[in-house]
Amino acid sequence: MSRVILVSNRLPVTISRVRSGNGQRLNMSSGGLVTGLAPLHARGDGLWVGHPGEQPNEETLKELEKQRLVPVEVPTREFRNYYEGYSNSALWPLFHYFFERCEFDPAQFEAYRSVNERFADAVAELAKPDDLIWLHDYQLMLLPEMLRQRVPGVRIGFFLHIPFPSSETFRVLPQRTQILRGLLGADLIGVHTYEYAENLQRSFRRLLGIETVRGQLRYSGRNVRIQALPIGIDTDELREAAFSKEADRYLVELKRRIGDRQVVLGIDRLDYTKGLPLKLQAWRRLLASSQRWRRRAVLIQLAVPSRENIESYHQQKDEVERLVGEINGLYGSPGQVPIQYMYQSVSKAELGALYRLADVAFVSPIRDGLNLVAKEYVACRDDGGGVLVLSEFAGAASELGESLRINPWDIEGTASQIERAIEMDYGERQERMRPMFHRVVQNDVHRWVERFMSSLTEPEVEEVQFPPSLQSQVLAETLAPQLATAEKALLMLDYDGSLREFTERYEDAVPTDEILEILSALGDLEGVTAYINSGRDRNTLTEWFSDVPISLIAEHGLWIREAGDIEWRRMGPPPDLRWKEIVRPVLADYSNRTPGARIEEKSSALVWHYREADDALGEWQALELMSVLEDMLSGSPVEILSGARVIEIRQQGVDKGRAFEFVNDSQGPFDFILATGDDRTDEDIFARMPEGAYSVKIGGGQSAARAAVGSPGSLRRLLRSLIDVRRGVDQNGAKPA
Ligand code: GDG
Repeated sequence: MSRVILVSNRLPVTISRVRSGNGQRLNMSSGGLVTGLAPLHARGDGLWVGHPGEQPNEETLKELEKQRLVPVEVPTREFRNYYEGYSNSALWPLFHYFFERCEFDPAQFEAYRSVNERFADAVAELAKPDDLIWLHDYQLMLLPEMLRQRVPGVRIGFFLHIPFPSSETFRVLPQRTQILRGLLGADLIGVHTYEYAENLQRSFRRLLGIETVRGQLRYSGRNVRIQALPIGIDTDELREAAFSKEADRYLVELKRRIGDRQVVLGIDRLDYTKGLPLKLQAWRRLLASSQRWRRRAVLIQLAVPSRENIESYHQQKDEVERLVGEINGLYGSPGQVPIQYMYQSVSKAELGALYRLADVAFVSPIRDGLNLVAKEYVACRDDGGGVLVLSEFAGAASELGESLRINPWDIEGTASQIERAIEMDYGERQERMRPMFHRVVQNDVHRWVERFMSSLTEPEVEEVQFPPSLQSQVLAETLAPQLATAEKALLMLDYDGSLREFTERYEDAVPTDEILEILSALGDLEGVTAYINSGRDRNTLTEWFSDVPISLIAEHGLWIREAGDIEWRRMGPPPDLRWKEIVRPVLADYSNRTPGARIEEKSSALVWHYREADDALGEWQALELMSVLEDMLSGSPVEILSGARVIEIRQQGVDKGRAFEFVNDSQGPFDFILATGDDRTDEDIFARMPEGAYSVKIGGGQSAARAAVGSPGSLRRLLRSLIDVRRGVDQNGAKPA
């Protein structure tokens, strides 16, 4: 197995000073990332690179080396600007949708960039070509690209532990393109949920114009994958601590002190994203409305100190403590308060005892990448007791569907869910908890590491396809013998961008004499059926091609007209076109705002053309329009396609591929098939071609086609060669064996 180099902002140990003298001590840090990755680090011969917190002395350095931990040195001021600055005053609040707390200071970004460089230098110095490098979290988002430049061939994975916000939110970030390009240095980008993966892909599309196909994209000649891989917890280690003798002792003592009151438990880092003030307000609402729970329930809230050098964290602490005081003042009685609040961290055994004690876990972040506390509570409740109340804004909500969901902003609703949880009977508790328990145990942190690593090491499984680009002559030599011997051949030809070069104005792309000649010649060949399969409307195709003996398919497969016929026939049932009324004004609006853009109306589609618009503006508006339409039309029976400077919104189930199949089924079997095309709509044909058939993409880029040629000119040359070959056969009468 390859060596793994883990890289995170902080090393998994904390250096603390020994009280007497200058000595130092190393303690394992707590927190999700460390518990997740420590077993992976312990198992192999890999390294862990990160900031050590304190400057290590010589003895500590030796100890770090022994543990294969590599400290990255950063001057204090620079570290502050990178960590408390850009990481925690720009990225952290923005990615959690706290705009008002964001500070975008260019000097802090500069420090962020510079620290990422330092990490890149440190890792590059250690890395060997067959190492696997796994980078972690929002503090190091420029690092993938920096490392890729230094160690080009190495495998790089990146995992984001916090949410990736909607593209609307992300685009607020002044350094958004640098950050996105930074990430693209990785081979695999992991996030906790499908929603974050979708958000990230949409940002790539909108801000960089990079399309993703089934979670993959192509960048600088490499494939990059984006995957939802929610982190798990170390259930064995947690349960060992939670069910230890020490934890039993705590539990007995806690029970003695709490008596028969119902325990509602909150465990959060003291961070504004965790929503503590809203949680306390919901608790106050419950107490205000119910005399009963003032005496018979208690909220134990552990607030773990965090980022104490940042001002907004102080304010949060003040606000939380004021609310706790206020509520206890209002609803407490001698010897009994409705909130037991602690601002400290506790040992793992104490934590485990609290999970076992709690009748209800109250996890109510305003935004949270995942939230490990929710999973930890579930993992301690194989007794089937306990109720998890969980914010719908925690990534974990997508895995823990049997929890009682809350919207933490809805104080009334949250209070009533808490009451429902406290009152829930044992049967229902069990019914809800059991499946969650099994899910959490099965998908533990070891599984997570395995899944990430196997995705990182098997990137070729779903390789995005790029057909080999061939000279038309080479391709003609391959195809000629087969066409020459075919009894019955089918040619399915796209028009715009394939047979004919694009023109500035859409309507100017009339067929040239050369094209008409090629089509006439094709139509006259014995045993060859030739179609133009185009997205254009019937009228245009009728006008352009009535004089040549060729069959036509219009509007991506909606209409068909055989050579020699006058009437068009519709394929499939009449479409439901009500969506057009919604889409038309939106397209009109974007056309107004984009000089040069136009709308084309087809019987089953609307098309927004922006070939004539300014390059950059057109591209920008198109990306925005795509995402507006995707949101607006989700669930409608339509497809939105982006082609060569067009966006087409069309009836679902009508596509060029189906039209091809119709022809193949009704007129086949053919013993030679060739289809050609240049854009996304032609991929529908390529995807449905039977074995042995040929498909040729015109132009570069990703495609399911078997081969590619560079331009419409090359395609015309190819067709002329094929016509000559076939004509030769016709004239000679007998077909060569
Ligand atoms: C980030 C993302 C994502 C808490 N208090 C004590 C203690 N803890 C442990 C908990 C849990 C961890 O700290 C907290 O993890 P969370 O997931 O709840 O939150 P963040 O720290 O914000 O973590 C988050 C996570 O990364 C992993 O990807 O889930 O969304 O924000 O494990 O048990 N541990 C001990 N004493 C305490 O007092 N020993």
